Amino acid sequence: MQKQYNPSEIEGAAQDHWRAIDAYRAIEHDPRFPKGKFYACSMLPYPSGKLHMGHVRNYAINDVMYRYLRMSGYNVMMPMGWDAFGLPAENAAIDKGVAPSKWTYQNIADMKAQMQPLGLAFDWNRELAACDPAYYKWNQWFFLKMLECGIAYRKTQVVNWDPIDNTVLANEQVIDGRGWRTNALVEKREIPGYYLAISKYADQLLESLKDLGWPERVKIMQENWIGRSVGVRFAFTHQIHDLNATSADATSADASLADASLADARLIDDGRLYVFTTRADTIMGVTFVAVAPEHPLATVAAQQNSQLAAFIEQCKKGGVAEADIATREKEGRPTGLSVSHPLTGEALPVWIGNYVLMSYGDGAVMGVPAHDERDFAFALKYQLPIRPVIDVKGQVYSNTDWQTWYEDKSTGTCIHSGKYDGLGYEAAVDSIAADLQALGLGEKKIQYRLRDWGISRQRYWGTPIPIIHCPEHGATPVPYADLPVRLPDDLVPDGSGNPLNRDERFLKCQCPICGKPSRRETDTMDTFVDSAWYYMRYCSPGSDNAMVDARNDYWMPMDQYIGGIEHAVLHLLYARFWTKVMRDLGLVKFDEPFSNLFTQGMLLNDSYYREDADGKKRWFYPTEVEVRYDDKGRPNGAVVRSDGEPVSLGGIEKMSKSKNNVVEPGAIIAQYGADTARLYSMFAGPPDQSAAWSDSGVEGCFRFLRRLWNYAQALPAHLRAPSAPLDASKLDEPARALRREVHLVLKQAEFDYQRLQYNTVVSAGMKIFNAIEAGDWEGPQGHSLLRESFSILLCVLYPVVPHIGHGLWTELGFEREHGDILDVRWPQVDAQALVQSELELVLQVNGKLRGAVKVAADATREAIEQAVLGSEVFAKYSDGRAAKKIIVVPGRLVNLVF
Ligand code: ANZ
Repeated sequence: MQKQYNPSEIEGAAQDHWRAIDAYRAIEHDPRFPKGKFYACSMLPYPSGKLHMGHVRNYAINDVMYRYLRMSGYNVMMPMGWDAFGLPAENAAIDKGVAPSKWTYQNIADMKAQMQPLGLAFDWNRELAACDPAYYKWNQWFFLKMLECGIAYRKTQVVNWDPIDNTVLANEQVIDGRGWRTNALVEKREIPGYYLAISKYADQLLESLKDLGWPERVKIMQENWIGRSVGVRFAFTHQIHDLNATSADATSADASLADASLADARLIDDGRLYVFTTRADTIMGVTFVAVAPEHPLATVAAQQNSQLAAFIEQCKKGGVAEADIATREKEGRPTGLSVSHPLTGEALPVWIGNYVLMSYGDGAVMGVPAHDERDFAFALKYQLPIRPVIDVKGQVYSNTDWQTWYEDKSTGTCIHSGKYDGLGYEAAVDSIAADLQALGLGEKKIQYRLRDWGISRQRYWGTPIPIIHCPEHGATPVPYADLPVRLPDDLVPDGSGNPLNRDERFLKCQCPICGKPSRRETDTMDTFVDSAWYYMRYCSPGSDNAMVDARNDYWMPMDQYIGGIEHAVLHLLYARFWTKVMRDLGLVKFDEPFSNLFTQGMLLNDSYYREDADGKKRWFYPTEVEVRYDDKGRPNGAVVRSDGEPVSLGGIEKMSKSKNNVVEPGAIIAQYGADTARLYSMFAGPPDQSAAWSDSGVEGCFRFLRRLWNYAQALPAHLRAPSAPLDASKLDEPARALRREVHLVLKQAEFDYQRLQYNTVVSAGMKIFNAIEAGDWEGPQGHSLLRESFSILLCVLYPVVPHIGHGLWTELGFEREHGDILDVRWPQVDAQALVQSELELVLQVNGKLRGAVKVAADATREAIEQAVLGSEVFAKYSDGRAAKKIIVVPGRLVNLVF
């Protein structure tokens, strides 16, 4: 009896088989795979508890790659784990009163259960969760190592404060002045914390980007983030004698652990006020100097002036992120202090400007209103002099496109600049830098925009920072032997700050130096620390005595990383930095963690909403909505099924919970099976581009698989059994044409697999199947040809739909012939099969298309002419005349001229 296509049965059987043979356990130096290792990994998911189709697409890409490469002879490793620390667990705790650890582990179990039916080739032996002490112990260990070598340090600094999550944010986590998670307006606060000196690696991070197989736009985003500027750093001098008294001595403190808040005193040391400029050629146009509100000079000036102090206070609203500051309305106050111009000695007023960033350069700028847009706006507002010193094609500062002017440094020459008059940009900068250097006041400098990475978070659910605060010895590292510092996993945050601050069990400890009662640090690490190196830990599962072991040297660097473009800066930059520090500490031998990066596109779906009286949108699930069509079949509005009332179309949007347009993989799998879910998520479009969800598309994928299954079931018994080897020379013309088609498509599929274009791989499978369906399989060669074509078809489709692939492979007896499809070698394209024995040439009469002739592929000109003169077309159009001319375009057409 013919078996129905029953996905759950077929998929269950395939998965039982894979489980029984532990199919996906990756072993270092596995001799079965001649091509060596291939490490393919999807970005670590946050265990939210719910798998969505975006995950499915991401993991399906990874899985298709896994299966194709394994068939190609690679020892492929594909791990999975959990980004298990972080705020959502704490927020859920506040909402539901359940401990974050419980919530997290429950979610992990749920998500794993949702992943399981998809048949993904994960090596679960390598699974890790960032909240496992066996993992985060090594965050702490490495932090202490970084502290030893000065990469990690403690300082008090103005930071971005998220007032909703009550925590510090890194600059990277502030987007348009708002917290990346909460969207709350970020504030400035001055608090102590731990920093990692990523800025020391700025040049290397920039340099080694070049050789990476990453999307160009991700490289550009990183380049911009690192932000290399070549310019001049120099000092204005001042005589504010009482300043020296306030610049406390920070040099004697211990290098890494000293509270470095006062180290900025260097900025006003020796009566010097330093600035960084990329336009030293405009130095003669300086009419004021502006410092950041947090600049020590501003603090000093405010001590005697309450209005200034109030202004500085007001500037604290809003984040310290640059993009935010750039768009802010320019505001400032004069400090009443003045400095002298280093080259002319002219006295210049010092202002506090809200557009000056404390965290960039020296936190101060030379104000050149004639040539800088921000200085210009500032000078106009406060009526400061504007002095043009660059002649740009005869124009001065007004009515000018500032951006072009600023960027096009090559066109201008110095004017009103004394000895520098007539010099172009480079010559002027060189000459001015040399003069400043001769005075001992400055030099050329490369400045990076990249800031050190602040990793302290005032939150509970993260890796404890392994520091002990002793009343006598201050901040003291926890001894290595005492690691891990365990996070109590039974606390339930209630929204009133970090519960670690109230947990005496955790807090109480002894100073490792003097044994006196001390307190533990309660800040925890940014969760980007966890994701900075988890992919290496996958390579050394269970390694108790080392962060990573020799197995890491085998698998790393990763051959293919797969994830979302949203990680272009944060995670990917931190991971690269972390790797370089590991290299410098002798833990790894490579420079870069991810040789190739693939950023998958998003899944989109229709969205529908109704607006209530106060303009609030309520979103409906697409399944709740019925779309109406006009008589031409065009969509014409939509109604909610339950009440028949209209809803508005919100457009095709990224699947998101907030718009209720998420498709749950569980429902798709229950209805159609995992192979359909996988097939659709690959077929929907090129994996690197976004693709729209379509119910009818899913349905179509299911029907294709069912057709394939039914066709195989209906094959007569003798065709389901192994055949004699194919003798291609014995094939007749239609059979040869079919084989040619199959091998051509195979060749294309191979190419597409290699460039990760999995949507066209699916169409290749469909084409082969169509050819097979149209074929005639009589006779012994027919049998052999069907077997060859069908095995190629299954191999082409198997990486995408492994369950049905495995099922049919086994059932049609291919397994007995060639072994398990999991490890079957990718089918070879037979070059002979591609050779065309016959060609069809277009036949024209006096340039008009009249028909076609078939000739042997290697026919001579004479043979082609013979064929044409013997053709029906010739008989019909010649009227008994001889052709004046026969034009042959080889391989394409023949034109008869009468
Ligand atoms: C004078 C000048 C004249 C400037 C001119 C520009 C144009 P990039 O290229 O992004 O590195 N700057 C320096 N430190 C700053 C700070 N802490 N906050 C805000 N702005 C700062 O930009 C360097 C330029 O940004 C510097 O060159 C400085 O303004 C400003 F026609 O100096 B320039």
